[in-house]
Amino acid sequence: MKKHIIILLLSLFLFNCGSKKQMSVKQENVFMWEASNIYFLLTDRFKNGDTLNDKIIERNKTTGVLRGFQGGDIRGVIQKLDDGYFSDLGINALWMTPVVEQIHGSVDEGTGNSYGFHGYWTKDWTALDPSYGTKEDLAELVEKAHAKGIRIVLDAVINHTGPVTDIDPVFPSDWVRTSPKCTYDSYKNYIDCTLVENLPDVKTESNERVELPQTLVEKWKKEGRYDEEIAELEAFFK
Ligand SMILES: [Ca+2]
Ligand SMILES: [Ca+2]
Repeated sequence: MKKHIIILLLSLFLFNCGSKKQMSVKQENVFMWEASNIYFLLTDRFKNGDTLNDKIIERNKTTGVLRGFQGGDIRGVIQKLDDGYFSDLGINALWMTPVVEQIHGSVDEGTGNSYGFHGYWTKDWTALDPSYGTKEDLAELVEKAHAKGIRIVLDAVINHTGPVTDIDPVFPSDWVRTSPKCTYDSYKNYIDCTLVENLPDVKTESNERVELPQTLVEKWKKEGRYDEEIAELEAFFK
């Protein structure tokens, strides 16, 4: 009898140890955005991991101080991830400035001639800017980050397109408004207006059906991905 009790206690003890161990492992895997350590980085300024993509789009006009692309890219982020830079800092989420294709031209908003190095001047939301890298680079980054328990946050700016330039045509008027300029004194004057001069405001309040901008259609055809984009759009809306 005594022997049986000892075995029972022993097995209860072992069972307890086992379940405690399981619990602690489970707790380590819980990810909470509220408790995450987010590292924010400006994709163009973080690290130049591949100099071959620096001049892939001609953005060669003289700019104001630090208003041009500096060469940073997704490859650079991958290299720092591989180095353990983010893990050593205890980072478990990376927030990158938008990596979609930026306008090819430049404008002066009062700080000297400027390109869309910051990623907030979208030309085409369906493509990565070749200066930042390829879809394969982005897939590699996400996979490697996840393997280290790090999330990737992709910034998406859909309030406006990039500014209009000689080589970056304006979107059709059922997509964007080009005036009035926001006066920031009411909800409407924050939302249904352009943040600054020459920053076409996407009509995010509109539920009207729109056709694809012809310039985008032509661009996709030229790049040989029209059929792919249309199929993906149809699948999305379905
Ligand atoms: Ca580069
Ligand atoms: Ca708006």
